[in-house]
Amino acid sequence: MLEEKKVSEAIISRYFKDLQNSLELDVAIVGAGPSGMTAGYYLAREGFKVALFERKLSIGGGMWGGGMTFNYIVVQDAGKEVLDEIGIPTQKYIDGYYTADAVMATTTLASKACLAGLKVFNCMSVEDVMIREEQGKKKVCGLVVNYSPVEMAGLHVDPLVFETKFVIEATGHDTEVLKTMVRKNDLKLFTPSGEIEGEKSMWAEVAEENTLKNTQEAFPGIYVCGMAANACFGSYRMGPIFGGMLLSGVKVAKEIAERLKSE
Ligand code: 48F
Repeated sequence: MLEEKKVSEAIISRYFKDLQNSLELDVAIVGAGPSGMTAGYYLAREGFKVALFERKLSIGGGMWGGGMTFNYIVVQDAGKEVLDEIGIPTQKYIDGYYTADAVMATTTLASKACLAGLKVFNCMSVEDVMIREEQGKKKVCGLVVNYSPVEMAGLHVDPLVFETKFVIEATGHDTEVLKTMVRKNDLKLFTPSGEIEGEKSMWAEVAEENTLKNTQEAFPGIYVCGMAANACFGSYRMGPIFGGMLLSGVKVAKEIAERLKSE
């Protein structure tokens, strides 16, 4: 006998257990693009309590579409090593350039991250952060999250809050979380101007290198990775070459893991 009520009960009990279990996190990631999911994979693999909040119903951000919806991604040697480690097949195109099927890359990365223990909350929009001051020092210590359909419908419904030791801002080109943070609070980021420097036009070679350099803490408690790192610290865009995104996810996970272990 199949009882519809039991189906509903199973979903509700499982989902709200996960949600409740995520009220206190080691790391909260915003954005399920390649950089955020890679960070989630490596942090979860190390056993940290990590959840990822993604506005859309689908995860993967800009990785599904390759270039112009032609769904292949391109990586260089260092990016290929990350894909190899995750178990995503690549094909050599010419020396130094490898391709991967964008759908296979996205689904494999997502699957590996979830199997490693990353909890993904899709259809959730991060609308703000929580900041606390201790001994005169401000620190980001939580995410303010709403249900995406509430946001889309413009309903006046208050959000809920998830406490976390670290936030990873992986919202891509828009740096949405940081933008809100800077707009609402009198604070200076760790950027040259103290503000969000802004993304520049296309220059793939420099952008790929800078993505890694710019992957760092932008304000106490909040790290930037992926395109958000370049937008925050002011560098170029790079188009459908994804090595920098993956390496940025690896770097941010490593730095936060070291801090979590030492604290
Ligand atoms: O843009 P996105 O794929 O970020 P990324 O990891 O990768 C960039 C590349 O896709 C590409 C590129 C590569 O060379 O330039 O653009 O930096 O994924 C960002 C994700 O964040 C979600 C958004 O829906 C997307 O899936 N997102 C954005 N704002 C919010 C959010 C928000 N406020 N709350 C939750 N999710």
